[in-house]
Amino acid sequence: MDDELRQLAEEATAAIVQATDEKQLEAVRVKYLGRKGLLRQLQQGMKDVPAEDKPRVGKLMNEVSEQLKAVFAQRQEELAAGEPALRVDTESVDVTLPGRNVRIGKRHPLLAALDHMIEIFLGLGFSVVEGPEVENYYYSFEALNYPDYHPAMDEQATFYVSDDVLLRSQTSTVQIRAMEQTQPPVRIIVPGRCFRRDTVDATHCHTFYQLEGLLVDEGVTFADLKGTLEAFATGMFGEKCHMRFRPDFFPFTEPSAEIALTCILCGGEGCRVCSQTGWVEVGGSGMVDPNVLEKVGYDSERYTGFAFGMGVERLAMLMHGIDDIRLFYSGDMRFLKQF
Ligand code: 2NL
Repeated sequence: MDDELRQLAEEATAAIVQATDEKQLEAVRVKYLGRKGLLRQLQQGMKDVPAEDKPRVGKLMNEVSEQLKAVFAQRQEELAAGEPALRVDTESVDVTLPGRNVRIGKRHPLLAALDHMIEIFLGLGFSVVEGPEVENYYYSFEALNYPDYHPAMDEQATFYVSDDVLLRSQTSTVQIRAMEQTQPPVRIIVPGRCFRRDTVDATHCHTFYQLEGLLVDEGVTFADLKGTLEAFATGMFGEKCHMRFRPDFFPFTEPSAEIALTCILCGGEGCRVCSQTGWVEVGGSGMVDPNVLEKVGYDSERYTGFAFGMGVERLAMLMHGIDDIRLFYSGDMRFLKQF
């Protein structure tokens, strides 16, 4: 009996200590200490122990029982707190490890290009004005001398919130609002997000950035427009960058001119980005139509003005040699990390 008890104590102790989770420990408890467990079976054998040995064997049995219960309780506590070796692994700090790199964000290439453009116009004496992206039909088209709901007007096919409310397709809307609020001289630029119902491809996106400019005063001429945009081209890309003006049409300017800049990627030799022409079209411009001036209450006999609009994506693509506008809106870190 003594040997059996000692062996049971040894086995049970080992099993308790080796239990690695609470479920295993409970199984061990049931096997050795449970109501039908091995210890209880030995206790039932007491009746066959000779009377003179009973006190000693009984005492030993109690000792084994108490000891196993104590070992069990200790293991239970250990498992609840987590394995000591595991806790050293997970809770200690290795102060000799090299520090983790902190990722520092930076400006998106599109907004960096826009900031660059704004800096140049600030230097030329323009001030920045901003306005709403959701606009009324009046400011989007009517005030800009568009024929009323003309079905041939691509720009009018944009995103409508209701019959009269839409997402602006150019930032001219803000310039109209600015003119309504002040008398000439006006010398402003309006950077901002615009929207068009365009099918997305390598050069078109339904959401894009534009920078428009407007200058109205007495005696403003087409030569002032050309000089201003040439100064911009030089400021943006250096002395080697030239500007090309070609006749164009906009409802809100007369005469109007398309603006193209020397392709700075190939120096005008011809490449992929400029479709082998040496020039990249970046926007449009012209003398503000007298109808537009009259609509905001300006005397078109006294005042003249010029205006222009440029695509920010176009300029950023030219700056960095990017051939797909969609990359700006991809959120792809492999692309963004290059700037
Ligand atoms: C383009 C062409 C242009 C304007 C925008 C303008 C604004 C007012 C009056 C007259 Cl309030 N004109 N803006 C003029 C000519 C062209 O943008 O291709 N933009 C990307």
